Amino acid sequence: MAEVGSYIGDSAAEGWTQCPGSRQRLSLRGDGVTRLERPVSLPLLEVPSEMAPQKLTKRTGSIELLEAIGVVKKDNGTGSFSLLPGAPQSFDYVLVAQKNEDGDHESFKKQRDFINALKDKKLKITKIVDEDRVFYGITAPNETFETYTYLLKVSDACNWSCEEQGKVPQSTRIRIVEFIVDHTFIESSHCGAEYLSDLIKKNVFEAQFCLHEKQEQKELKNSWARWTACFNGQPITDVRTYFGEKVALYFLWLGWYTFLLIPAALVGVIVFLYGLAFFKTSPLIKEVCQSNIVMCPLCDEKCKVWQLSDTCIYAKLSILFDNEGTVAFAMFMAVWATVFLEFWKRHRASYVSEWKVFDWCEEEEELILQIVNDADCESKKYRHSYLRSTLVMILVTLMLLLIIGLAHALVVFRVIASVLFAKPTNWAFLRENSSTVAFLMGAVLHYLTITIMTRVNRTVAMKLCELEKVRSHAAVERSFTVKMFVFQFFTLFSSLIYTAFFLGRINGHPGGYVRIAGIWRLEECHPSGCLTDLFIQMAVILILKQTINNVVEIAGPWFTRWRKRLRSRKLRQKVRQCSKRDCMESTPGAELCDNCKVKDLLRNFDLENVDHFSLFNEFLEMVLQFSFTTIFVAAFPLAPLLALLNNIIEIRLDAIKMVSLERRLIPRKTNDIGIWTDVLETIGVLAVIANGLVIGISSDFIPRLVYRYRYGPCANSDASDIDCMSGYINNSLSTANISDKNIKRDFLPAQVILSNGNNVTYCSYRDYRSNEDQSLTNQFWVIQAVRFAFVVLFEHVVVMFKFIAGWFVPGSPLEVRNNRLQDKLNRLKEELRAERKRHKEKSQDK
Ligand SMILES: [Ca+2]
Ligand SMILES: [Ca+2]
Repeated sequence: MAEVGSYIGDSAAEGWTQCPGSRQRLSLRGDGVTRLERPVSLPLLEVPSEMAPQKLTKRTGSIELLEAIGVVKKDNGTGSFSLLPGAPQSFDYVLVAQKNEDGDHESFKKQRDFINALKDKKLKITKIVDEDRVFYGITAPNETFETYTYLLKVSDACNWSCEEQGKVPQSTRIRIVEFIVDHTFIESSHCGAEYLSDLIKKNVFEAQFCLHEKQEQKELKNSWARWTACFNGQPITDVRTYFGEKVALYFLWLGWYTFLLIPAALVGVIVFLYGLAFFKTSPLIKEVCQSNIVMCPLCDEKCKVWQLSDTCIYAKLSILFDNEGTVAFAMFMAVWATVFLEFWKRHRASYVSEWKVFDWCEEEEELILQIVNDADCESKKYRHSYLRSTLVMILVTLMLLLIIGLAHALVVFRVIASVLFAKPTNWAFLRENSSTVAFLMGAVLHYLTITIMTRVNRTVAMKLCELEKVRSHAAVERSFTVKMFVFQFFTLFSSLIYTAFFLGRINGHPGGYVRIAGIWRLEECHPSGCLTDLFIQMAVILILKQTINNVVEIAGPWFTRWRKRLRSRKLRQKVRQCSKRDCMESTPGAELCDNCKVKDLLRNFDLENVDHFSLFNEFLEMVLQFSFTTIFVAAFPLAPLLALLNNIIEIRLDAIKMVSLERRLIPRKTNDIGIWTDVLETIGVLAVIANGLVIGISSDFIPRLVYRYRYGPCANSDASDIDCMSGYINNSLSTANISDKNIKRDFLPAQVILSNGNNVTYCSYRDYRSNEDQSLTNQFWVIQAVRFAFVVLFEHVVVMFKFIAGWFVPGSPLEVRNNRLQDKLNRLKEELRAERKRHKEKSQDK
């Protein structure tokens, strides 16, 4: 071990070197400019240490851009935590157990065994007994970290991270100790090997966590985790130092996404305003408002025939988001998603290069940690079995069928409920508003299904991952992410997909309505068009769901802290004699006094628990929101605006939660947001398809286009004074003769009486069918053909734009590649130098 230590010491002391092969000297200055100078006859290996440049790399344009636009707070690349000491003020890691006086009790024995197992691994355990709890403070010896640093140095990918350069930062210490504690087990006679997670389930231990550092916590609170900092840049380097790269990349990603939502929201609002400009003047609205067309009943029994002019207001509303601007906006958003992702890749590359983790490999680090934990460990082999894969595939399919089935069940529920509520035996209020009540109950049920299914999905995804038996933790995480995202996506989107593409399209026509079990007629679209339903649903989900989620997100941890603090107030008073100033203003690196330690432990214990999924949940929430803002954006141009407003709050909310309300997240080192990049790319592709379909199928864009150029007054005449769209509404409706015996069967006599008491003989409905035999007209097929052509054309054009945008923005900036090259060169030179030095020392010893 001693040899390893000195080996590391050598490389840490010197960061400057000379190319032995060439006769020219490379001088690296602090500002990162590399110059060639005349050869100086400095002897090899004797470079004054003060010449060692602190920073070898130049900051990339990508980082400067992010700082200039205010996503990231300006700093010199090291952040304000450069003094953060390697060792935490009290302990690397903490275990908590209920106090148990009974020495023969089984859980006490297990607790003792586990602590002894930790001691066997040379961890220093400090036992602190409080009123009713026992705290075990764990500190790892320096050898552990020396082994880790050495292994990093000789690893394939993880070298040249800051650990390799000799200093083990606090985040790494915590990560290593957490890994060791998590992978320590005790042998028990009847349960086999029991790990900490098993012991926590069996209540042998109550909690495990790492501690917040008071000073840094306070600084982060001031500069980042407070509501008044909403429009300040994020101190991303500090976040990285304190919470690790994974959390920092999440906030960097969220910051960039939020910033790019500004142009999207602006364009969305302009499209909305464009609709508003035609609000009153559109000939279509005039036609609806002045028509005397009688429409067919929208449901069985209770619904009556109605006047088209009754929907005057709705028609105006639908013009707001169903116009030509929407098409342009959908295309814009598809390209926007690509630009967002491409630039994200650049920003990520710049930052991970700045943080020296460009080539970092989580799986390799896991191997290293395994050796650190147990030098004789066996490797977990890669495994693949077609049987397992088939099983997983079948189970995933079944789960998806269940989720889609639930969405259908909700549709059936609404249809049946609205009929049942309308029964004359019911309460009058319910009878009159049966469809509204059914709709509201459907919405509540939908929300409940989402809430319940989120839990079910998580459990199923976990079980499936266990079934797959993948090798490393990183692989489990990838596999879990994909499954969980797919399940959640379908849970949230299947009802939207139904509304967008099926509602009102599969319900037949007078004389031939489609009925569930031959009894209950399917729902119709909103009187003003099928896009309105989608619009309402999107608005409800985005406004309600985000608001409720945010309240739950902040109130949950806040309530936990408040409840626990109330409980431990008594304990707190006991340790108050510890002066507050001593705890807060202890010099960096110094250990806390004993009373301060207890206070610190209690303070951290009172916070909400965190686990491997804490950050995953944050990501999932945001990626699902990204799906909402891109996939059906054609139906709801205001989605980016709502997302923007939410995210400005979301960044601070998550920050406050992580800094003040939750226990400290285990700082994870990574160089990417993982499989989320692929998920986002997939969403980008889905968005192109879905928006094409929404415009082609759900909106009235194509029928209007066809009318204008083929069936309208402009199609056959060159006169310029007529409005090309006049007569469109009439043209888009078909008429049913109620005296026809086929149609008569569908309506009760009470249904065909207008509100003014007149009996009607004809009613209209939205479709292109012949008035005589209800067969589809030529125009219907023309429209179908144009729809198909439009979807194909739209998709090709947008995909082409996406490709061009993707090609135009190169994935990793030139500076990043150059920096990486420089880093590699420096590392190799250092290795050589250290090797020569050792060689020299050896020969001197002889
Ligand atoms: Ca939220
Ligand atoms: Ca969140």
